[in-house]
Order: sequence, then structure tokens, then C-alpha cells
Amino acid sequence: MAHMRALRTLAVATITAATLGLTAVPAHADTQTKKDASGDVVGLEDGGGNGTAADRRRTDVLSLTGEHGDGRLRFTFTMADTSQARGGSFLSAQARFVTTDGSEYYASLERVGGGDATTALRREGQPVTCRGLAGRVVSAKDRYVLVVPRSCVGNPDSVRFGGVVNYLTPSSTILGDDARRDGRVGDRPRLGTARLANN
Ligand SMILES: [Ca+2]
Repeated sequence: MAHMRALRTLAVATITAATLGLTAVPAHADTQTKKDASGDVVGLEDGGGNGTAADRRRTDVLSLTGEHGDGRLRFTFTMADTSQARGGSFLSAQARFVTTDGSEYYASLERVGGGDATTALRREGQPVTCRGLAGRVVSAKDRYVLVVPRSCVGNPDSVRFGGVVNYLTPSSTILGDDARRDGRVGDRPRLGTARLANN
């Protein structure tokens, strides 16, 4: 019987290896896209106004896509408009995600007056040094893209994610749009319920 068990173990191991071999070849990232309503940008200060139509378009998230695989997390905000007013305007696109062990992270892209994007990563509110963290503006597609190496966030099995865009206009109006809420912004971006697994 011991021999049979050994054979069975070997067979299972072989089948598992073959299955892994088959599935590992076309490596792909687990992807989820959350579409968000158009025109649901809100003013964030009492009596602070709702900005101009152009201001609201620059804040309006149309969808947020999360991808998890190939050694990184990638968050793509598709916007109504990624142009920005010159001068004192300030925009931030923040992806919030919670890893399998419950740690909360924010990856953020920030941009002043339509200039180059800068990025930051925080864990439980504290800055995290992360080599390979990247943020870019894809103007041709009106997208903000954030790339976070998995190694910077503890190589999680899966994450839940959400995101928000905030815009401070040159006239000091503060606007916001949560990718998972219509016409409302909470204290923190709402997370999705489905897990984005690593592949
Ligand atoms: Ca929106």
C-alpha cells in the first residue's frame, strides 16, 4: 500500500506540475474595471462651490481599473479630461488598497498646474520608500496610471481597491470624485468587494 501511495503522490505531483506549466505560460494580470458615473463630481467644502464645467471634467473619473500580476499592481484612472489649468491648480489621483493581511495603502499621483506627475506610497499613513513606484499622465487617452511593485507592499495574494481624484482649482475650489460612489465622497475611497488576486 505504501508503494501505491507513493505512486499516487508522484502522479498528483506530476499532474500538478503539468497543470502549472500549462497555466503559467500565458501569464496575465487579474483585472477589474469599475465604471463610474459621468458628471458626478462634488464640491468638498460647504459654500465652496462646484467649480466650472472645465474644473469638473478635470476631476471626473469615468472608470478605475486595477491589475495585479507580473510583479506589480497597476491602477488606471480614465478621466473625462486630464488637461489642467495653469498656475496654482493641484490634482491628486489616489488609489487605496487593502492587502490580504489587512494593511492599508495609498498610492498617489500628484500634479501641479498640469506639470509632471510625482508619486508617493503610504502604508497605514506612513511614507513607504518604493523603488519602481511610478505614475504617469497619458494625455492622449485622458488617463492617470500608477504602478506599484508588489515587493513594496508585502507581495500580497490579493487586494481590494478603490480610488478618488481631488482637484484644487486656481480659484481655490476643492472638488472630488470617488470611483465607487456617485455624487458623494467619503472620508476614504470606497473599496470594491471583489479581490484582485495575483496571477
Ligand atoms: Ca465620475
